[in-house]
Amino acid sequence: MFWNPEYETMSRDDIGQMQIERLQSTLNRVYKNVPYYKKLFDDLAIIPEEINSRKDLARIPFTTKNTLRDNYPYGMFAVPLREVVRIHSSSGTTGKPTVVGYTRNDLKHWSDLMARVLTMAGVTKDDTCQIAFDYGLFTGGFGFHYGAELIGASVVPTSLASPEKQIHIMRDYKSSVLACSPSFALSIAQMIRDQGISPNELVLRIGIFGSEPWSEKIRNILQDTLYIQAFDTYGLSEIMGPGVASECLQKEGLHLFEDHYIAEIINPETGEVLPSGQSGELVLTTITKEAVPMIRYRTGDLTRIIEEPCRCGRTSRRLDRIGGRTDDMIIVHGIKIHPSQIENILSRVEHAEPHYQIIIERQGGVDELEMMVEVSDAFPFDEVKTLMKIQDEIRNAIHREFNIHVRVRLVESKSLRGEGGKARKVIDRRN
Ligand code: DLL
Repeated sequence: MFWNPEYETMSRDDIGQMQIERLQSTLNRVYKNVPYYKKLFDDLAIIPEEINSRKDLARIPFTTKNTLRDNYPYGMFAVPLREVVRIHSSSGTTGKPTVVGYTRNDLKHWSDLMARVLTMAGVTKDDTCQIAFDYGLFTGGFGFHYGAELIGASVVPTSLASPEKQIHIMRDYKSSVLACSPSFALSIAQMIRDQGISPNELVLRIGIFGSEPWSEKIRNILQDTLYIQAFDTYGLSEIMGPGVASECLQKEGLHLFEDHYIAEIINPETGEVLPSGQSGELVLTTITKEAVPMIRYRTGDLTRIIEEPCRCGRTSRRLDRIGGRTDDMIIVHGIKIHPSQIENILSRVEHAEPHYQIIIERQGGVDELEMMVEVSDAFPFDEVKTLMKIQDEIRNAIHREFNIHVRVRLVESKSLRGEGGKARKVIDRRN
């Protein structure tokens, strides 16, 4: 099933041609309207009209989360605020969030892409879609919501209600589609098991999961416990939100929506563009976004591009499952945490040193975090009251910032730092 058959089955030549035309108009727009790009292009003598191929595109330097942070909040916007009809944001690397905006046209494209995501997985207007992504500044809830409404499905916006409530609603409202993060789906699956509910009591048939890495093993668990077909979907707020690439019924890679984005794979160490098929960091350029176009944005996500045509008949190239990150960003319960944000929190706590180690484990489908934090040499370990106070302070600050629970344990100075004086910040035992 295709939502946009014309674009989804376009010949490779036509997609290539369309990408260059749309790229040129995007480059012209940012050159005219975004002082950051005006200066960058002028400094490097880049003339938008001269960028006529993917090879030319590689002349333009990358943008990163830092570019957005340095231009916080609206410096990268290519339209005046009065043309922006929606604003979302995601956690930044050092406390400052990255802010993204959408014009009315951007929202139209986004909804259309999300309708594509859902249709690709077999969702139709006869379905009832339970959307258990956070509705708010995070792009997940609203992205899926608008796509499902466009298809004409019935939308149940449960957002982050507890797994218990999700199950009640799923059963009583007869939800046939569940969209959420895979870790949340695991919590729901676990509770269904614990409560002795038979999946036959539900009419759920499709799960669309994303916003964090997951594996074939988790796919199998979710499919087997919920009696569904589970699909992977990928996106990031800086580029659009969800609606960047998604799996079709074949589940052999995520179709990249190349009529809206140009993808490159680079060596994360050198920045060199890698030949097609090789694994590296995904770099994306938006070619239809009006409010905040991004040119050569380094996603930090590791993957490779699959060139071979898909059996589903779509002509777009596919992304392999995201295999990891180039940085230390961790994702728990779908919430993204950058090490620098933790360091920021610790810097405000008396006695705490910016050296810590987080151990993530999955117990019965739920991610559990333990965090060890080094304290200064003079820390009075025998004063239990002080010890508890500092542990509480860190735990509460993390809860306030990320809305997640973490067990905190203070440890002696330098006890976490191995060779070279560097602590391994994250030990992820979930897989
Ligand atoms: O997570 C957007 C989204 C919402 C995607 C709902 C899919 C479903 P951000 O919060 O900006 O946006 O986080 C983007 O999440 O760079 C990846 O590291 C990670 N990520 C997203 N989808 C996947 C996936 C949304 N399917 C960051 N597999 C990205 C692995 C994913 N990682």
